[in-house]
Amino acid sequence: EVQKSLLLDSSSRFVIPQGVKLSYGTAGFREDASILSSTVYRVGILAALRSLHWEPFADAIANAPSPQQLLQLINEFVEKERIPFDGVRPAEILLGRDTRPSGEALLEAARQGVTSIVGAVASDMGILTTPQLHWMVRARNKGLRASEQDYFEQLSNSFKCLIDLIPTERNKFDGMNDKLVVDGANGVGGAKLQILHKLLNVLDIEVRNSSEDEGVLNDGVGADYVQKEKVAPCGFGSKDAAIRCASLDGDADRLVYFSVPPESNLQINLVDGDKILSLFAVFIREQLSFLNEKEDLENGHKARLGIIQTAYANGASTDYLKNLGLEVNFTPTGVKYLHEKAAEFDIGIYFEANGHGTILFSESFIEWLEVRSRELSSGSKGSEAEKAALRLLAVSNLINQAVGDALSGVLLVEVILKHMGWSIHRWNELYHDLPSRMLKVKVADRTAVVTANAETVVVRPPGLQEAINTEIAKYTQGRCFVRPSGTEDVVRVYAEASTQEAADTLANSVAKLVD
Ligand code: 16G
Repeated sequence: EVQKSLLLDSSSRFVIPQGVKLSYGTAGFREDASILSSTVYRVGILAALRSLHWEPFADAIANAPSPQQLLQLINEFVEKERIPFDGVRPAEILLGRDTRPSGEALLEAARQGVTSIVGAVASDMGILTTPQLHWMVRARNKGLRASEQDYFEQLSNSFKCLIDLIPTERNKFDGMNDKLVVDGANGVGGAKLQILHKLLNVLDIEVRNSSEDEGVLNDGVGADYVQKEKVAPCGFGSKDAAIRCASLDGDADRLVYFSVPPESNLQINLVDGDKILSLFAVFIREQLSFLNEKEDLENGHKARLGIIQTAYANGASTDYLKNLGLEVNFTPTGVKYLHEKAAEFDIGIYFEANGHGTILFSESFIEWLEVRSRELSSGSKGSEAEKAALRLLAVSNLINQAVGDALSGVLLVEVILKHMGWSIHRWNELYHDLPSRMLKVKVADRTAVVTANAETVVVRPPGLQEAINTEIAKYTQGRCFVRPSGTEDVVRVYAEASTQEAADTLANSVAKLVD
């Protein structure tokens, strides 16, 4: 049983706002910080209960109108999920926050929520990117060291290891300026990247938009803006032509690259999440091909490599990956779905076009790689197979396997480009994006639209999918789908076709069907 007085006392300090219905949506409660305290407090409780199937419960407790009703819901949940309060294994909840002014008060709300559950302790890990906090939780759960310093060391050591393994004949850049300029979205990622940069001393990185002093978080800057608007962020322009540029988002869990064409008026060449995915896939596939030589295949070991995308992945990227002979899987939008699917493979690479993504390695594959690299090093030292095994192990340490992480993503992209000897232009030429258009339609009730097959087919309202099919059939390479947003009160429309004009008209005509 939850200790009644403790919980009632602390929850009375976090009064629920009037007239708002809170919903967890695709990935978290999103509201103005000024009305979020009661929600963050309750999420603190939830984290302390360490539940597994918790999303419907999250909505229920965030909306519970009074302390008594909150207590009742929690007790029901504790019973249903058989959460033990035996004190044998106390729950430790790691908390972190970003640089925004609201951070301190919200962190305090979460801390009080956590400590209102007897036996739960809250550890304040300080100012962090979202993926750093996820990394720490994963490390802690594996019994590994989990400080911020450990994070930086693991990333920089594995990065240096990959640099040392670059084939010498390839270690030349094709005449491009080797500098990278990063847009930090005025969030927490820019400063963290600068710390990492100091540890590396191999890369030439300049960070712009690196704090709230330079502007408002995600306002005219950041991965979301760059990817959706396809324009250069604030502080970037024609002076950056021929330079490799990247953009993080405010909490550094998304990454896109771009370049500014000469004499452009803010227009950019976008290198989105699909292309980062493709770059990673090409590199991993190359290493596996060095490993999957005769003897390994005879030993019956062939690593299963899985690629995970959503319906928003540009059709040209899916074709490209399939033409490489890779297995491409689709899930609904949202990291929680892609991540879960990727975990089914020896190596699962997942990315959304918007720049959320990472690579997962199965425990058994890592064990196999460790054994294999030792065997190989005792044989013909320095063989391609040995280097390939070492590279894959280094990637598994560099990439954040807890969640997509723009900082580890930047480092992996940079080292793979060096490995391949590719400029951003060469990389961008892997395939050409099909023209696309994304629209949003305000509707009375977005839940009236229900989809299936990884959001590619509308099942309700009846007749809508047939009408969409009729529109799609009018276009060469036409593809279009609609889905209710999980973060905004709108229905989103996505269309692709062989020309921009065609993609625009397809999207507009389908938007009218939804309206
Ligand atoms: C959230 C998701 C992101 C998804 C987006 C879709 C996480 C960490 N974030 O930002 O993956 O692409 O929602 O938004 O899962 P939408 O449902 O409004 O289109």
